[in-house]
Amino acid sequence: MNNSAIAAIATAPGTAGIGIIRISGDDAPQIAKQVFSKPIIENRKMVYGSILHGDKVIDRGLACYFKAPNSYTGEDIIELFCHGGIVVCKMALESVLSCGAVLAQPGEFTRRAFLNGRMDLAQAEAVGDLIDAKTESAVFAATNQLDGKLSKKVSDIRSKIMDITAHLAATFDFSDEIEPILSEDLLSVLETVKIDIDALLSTADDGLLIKDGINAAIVGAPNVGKSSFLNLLAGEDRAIVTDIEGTTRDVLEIGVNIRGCRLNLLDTAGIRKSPDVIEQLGVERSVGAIEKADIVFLVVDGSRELNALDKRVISLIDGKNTICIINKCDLPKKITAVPFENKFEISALTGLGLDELLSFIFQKYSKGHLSAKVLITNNRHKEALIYSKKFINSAISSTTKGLPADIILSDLELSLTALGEIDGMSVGDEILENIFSRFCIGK
Ligand SMILES: Nc1nc2c(ncn2[C@@H]2O[C@H](COP(=O)(O)OP(=O)(O)OP(=O)(O)O)[C@@H](O)[C@H]2O)c(=O)[nH]1
Ligand SMILES: [Mg+2]
Repeated sequence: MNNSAIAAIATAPGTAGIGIIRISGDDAPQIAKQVFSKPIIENRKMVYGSILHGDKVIDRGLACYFKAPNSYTGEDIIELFCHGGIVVCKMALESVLSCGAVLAQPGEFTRRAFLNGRMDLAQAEAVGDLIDAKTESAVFAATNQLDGKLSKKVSDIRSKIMDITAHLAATFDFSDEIEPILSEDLLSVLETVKIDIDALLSTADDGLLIKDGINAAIVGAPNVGKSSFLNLLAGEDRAIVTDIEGTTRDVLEIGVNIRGCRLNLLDTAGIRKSPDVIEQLGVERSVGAIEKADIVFLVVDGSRELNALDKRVISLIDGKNTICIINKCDLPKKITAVPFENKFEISALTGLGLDELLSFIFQKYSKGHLSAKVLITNNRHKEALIYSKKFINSAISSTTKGLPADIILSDLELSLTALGEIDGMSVGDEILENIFSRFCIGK
């Protein structure tokens, strides 16, 4: 592995109180000697000095040395703390690069941490999840994973499979000396493994909702107040509202936090047949948004009876998890029954009825109570578990049929490989590239 120095600005781009330049690699201390006026020798100790750009001082700040192998990347790391101006940070970085460091790729520090065995792949992904977390629940889920709780579950499952693999392989290779494993014993272990995998998989729905948020499409006939409802939830005027039917023509997506629940709201075009080509394209997108949605807010106008357009929308959302918003409840009520269990009378104009709706969303979708649990928050992990289970099922069926040990063994191997994709025990370069390229530079 290449341990030559990489460097990047580790703090967010923009102006701030401080900015941190991170350098990692064998030659990091050597580079620091040239860009910092004071010796930085002691491990994990801040030193005050000047940051140099050639022979000129550009800032005064701190430097800290994290000595290999007990650093984030497992390599020698120097962090320079300068003032957080865009130009001063850029100049400090330039200075470091001119002394021999190479600009780090996105996620390269964490990638090195993984390759140097400082963390496994699930933990490395948790670093990215923690940075991207949009709610407190997402923070807890990421922290649990970063602490290695998911990896521990995976390695427990792996140990069980490895034990029987080792035993089966031994009976296969040294059939005269080792007692063959009884098929009932084998089946019982395989069944436990399956239960363990299922237990993890059963957390994926909650986990994915926590991490990615709930995709909630706001749909309805034209002019019922969909965009007004989006603005009410967002707490600001994000979508254009007019009394002209067909105002919204495209899908507008915004994320909002509702008492700790992350909702990705999609405001859509009112569904109707329109001769206007642009509006009709918008309507097609509305239908696409319904398909993609985890939940649908069906908005209807409570100041009139349901009409044919409302009924058409209702037929389009058939089977979807729906919350019916009976809007315009500040006006005299004309609407009678709506065919939905979850319905709330609100006024997007005045905010009337909003609290009740928010409490319902919180009760139904808040996952705060799961903060201590290990959750699958990542589709990649979910798929790996599904694969792993598929091969366990196949091993169960081969055992039941009394097929030879080598067939069972090959299923177990494949099951292990799938598990290894979660914590990186067996993972290809392409997957690594895909994971780390989504990180920010400097992480
Ligand atoms: N009285 C009253 N008027 C409302 C309420 N909500 C929305 N309106 C009005 O209804 C009209 C349509 O509102 P929009 O939010 O643009 O409706 P929409 O469903 O997004 O309409 P399209 O994008 O055209 O499909 C506007 O004149 C709003 O001010 C409400 O709760 N009460
Ligand atoms: Mg609209």
